[in-house]
Amino acid sequence: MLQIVPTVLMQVSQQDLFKHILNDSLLGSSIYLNIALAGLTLLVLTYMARDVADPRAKLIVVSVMSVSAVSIASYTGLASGLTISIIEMPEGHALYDTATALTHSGEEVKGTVSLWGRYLTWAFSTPFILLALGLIAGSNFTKIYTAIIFDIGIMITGLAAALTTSSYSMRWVWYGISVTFFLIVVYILLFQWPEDAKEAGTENIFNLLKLLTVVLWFGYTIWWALGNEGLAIIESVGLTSWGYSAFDIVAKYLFSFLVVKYVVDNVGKVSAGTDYGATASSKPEDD
Ligand code: RET
Repeated sequence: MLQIVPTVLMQVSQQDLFKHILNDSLLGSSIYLNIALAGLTLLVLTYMARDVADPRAKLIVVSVMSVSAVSIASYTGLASGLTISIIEMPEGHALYDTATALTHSGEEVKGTVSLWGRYLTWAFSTPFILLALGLIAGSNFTKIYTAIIFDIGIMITGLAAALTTSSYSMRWVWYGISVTFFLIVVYILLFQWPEDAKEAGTENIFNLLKLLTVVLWFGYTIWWALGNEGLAIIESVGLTSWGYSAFDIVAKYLFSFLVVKYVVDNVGKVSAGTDYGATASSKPEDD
C-alpha cells in the first residue's frame, strides 16, 4: 500500500528561501516595500538638497542619504535569499524543534527563518545616523567615534545573538553584550550631545531627533526580545519582520527627511565655512 509521508527537507537552498519570501505576502511585503521606500527617499532627499553647496551641510545630507543607500542593498540581500537562513534553535528556545513550511512547495524544513542580514547591514547603516546626529550637535571627533564604534558593536553582537544555535543562554549572553553597548550610545545621545547641541544652537532639532532615535532604538531592542528569535512571544516571522520594517520607516526615512529639511533651511547654523574638510589649503601660495 502506498503511504504518503510529508517530506521533511534537510537542506534548504538559497532558491528555496527566495521563493519562500516571494510567496509569503506578509514577509515579502515587509521587505519589498522597504526597497521601494529607500529608493524613493533617495530621490526626494536629492531633490530637497539640490541647492546645498556648503561642504559641512552637504556632509550631513550625504550621511543620511547613505542610510537609504545601504538599506537598498540590505533589503535586496534579504529579498534574494542571500542573507536569510533557516536555523534550528537550541533547546530551551520556544521554537526548539519547530519546522517551517516552505510557502512555494509546502515542504517542511526543521528550524525557523532568521533574517540575519538585517543585523549585519545595520552595522553599515546606523553609523551614518549617528554621524548625522553628531554633526548636527556639533560634537567632537572623539564622541562621534565612540558612539559609532559602540553602535557597530551593538549590531555585530546582535548578529551573534541571532545566529548562535549552540546554547539558548549564549544567545542571551550576546544580547546582554549588545544591550550594554547600546546603553553607551544612549548615554552619549542623552547626556553628551545635548550639551554640544546647546552650544551649537541646534538644540531644538537635535532634541527632536534624539527623542525619535532613542525611543525607536529601544523599540528595536525590545522587538528582538519579543520576536521569533528571542522569547518568540511573537512567533510569526512575517510579523517580527514587519515590526522592524515599521521602525525602519520612521527611524530612517522620516528621520532623514527631518534632517535634510533642517539642513536646507539652516545652512548657516551647520556650516563651518567653505574650507571645511579641505585636505589642502585653498589659499593660493605666496611666491
Ligand atoms: C538588536 C538585538 C540585540 C540587542 C540590541 C539590538 C538593537 C538594535 C538597534 C537597531 C537599530 C536599527 C536601525 C536601523 C536603521 O537602519 C540588534 C535588535 C540592543 C538599536 C536604526
